[in-house]
Amino acid sequence: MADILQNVMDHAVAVARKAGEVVREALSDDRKVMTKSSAVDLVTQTDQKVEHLIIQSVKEKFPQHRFIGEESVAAGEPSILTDNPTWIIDPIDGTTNFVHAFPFIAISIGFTINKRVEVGVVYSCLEDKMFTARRGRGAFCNGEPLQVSDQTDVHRSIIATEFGSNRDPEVVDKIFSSLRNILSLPVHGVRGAGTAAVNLSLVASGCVEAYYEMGMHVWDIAAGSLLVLEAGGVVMDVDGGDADLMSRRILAANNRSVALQLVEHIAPYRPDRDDAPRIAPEGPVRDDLPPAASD
Ligand code: LIP
Repeated sequence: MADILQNVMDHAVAVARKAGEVVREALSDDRKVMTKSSAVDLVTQTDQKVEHLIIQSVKEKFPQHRFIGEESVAAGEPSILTDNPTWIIDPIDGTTNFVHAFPFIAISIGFTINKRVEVGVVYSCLEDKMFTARRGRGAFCNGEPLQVSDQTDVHRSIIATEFGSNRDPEVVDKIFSSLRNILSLPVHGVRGAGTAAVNLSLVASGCVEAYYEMGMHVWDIAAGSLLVLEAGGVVMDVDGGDADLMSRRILAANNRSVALQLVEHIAPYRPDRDDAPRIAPEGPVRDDLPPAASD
């Protein structure tokens, strides 16, 4: 088992680095934008290309392994986590950032066995920071060990969160309600990098004390959640219950005390789970094609 996990880690790091090169090069090209679940849930051909590159490369080396990839799921592949060895891939976490050249973009690769994340790799490719974690073996950035912040008082903390891509008025109200409660505690600040994976790496690095979000997906958080745990932090549901990778809800913090102080102030809502039965998705809507010729 130990050797398999080391091979997985080595391969994940190598392919994430290669993916990062593709993303950096694509930043100088014209980026064609498509939409998925909403008008602000963006995807580009680079997301699809990078996911293909990662999956092909992993399939060659580990033909028995399974995948949950953001763009494969958008194209109709199932998103069911089983006990089998599974690679959970976000080819570009921070696609909106990528579209706007906002400088935080990550390749996120988690690897699970028995539904538990064993390896996590987050490559923040514009910063050239390679975050890695193996269960029980610590978390690292470019080889240097990571440690969460030792702050125990939420009032002296920075909290990271995101606005997501759901603009339903009830959801937006909940987001602002949480934000208002947390800002008024008060806390030192609220931040968001525009990528869940980078937010989690910031918790693991001790730069922010906590990150919470509802509505992101398993591929956004699988790898980063292991970084936080292995850097000494905690990961749970936004209501303080057990973390559930497929629930689309996460609260990650430097310690339980800070997490529980936040739980009281987060207005929770329950997005559809990643493993909920789905009507066949339509796939991304392309706005880069000329109108079809009528004959
Ligand atoms: C995004 C996240 C972001 C979150 C969005 C979305 P994508 O991932 O990382 O933090 O707020 O809902 O899931 O779509 O850029 O891979």
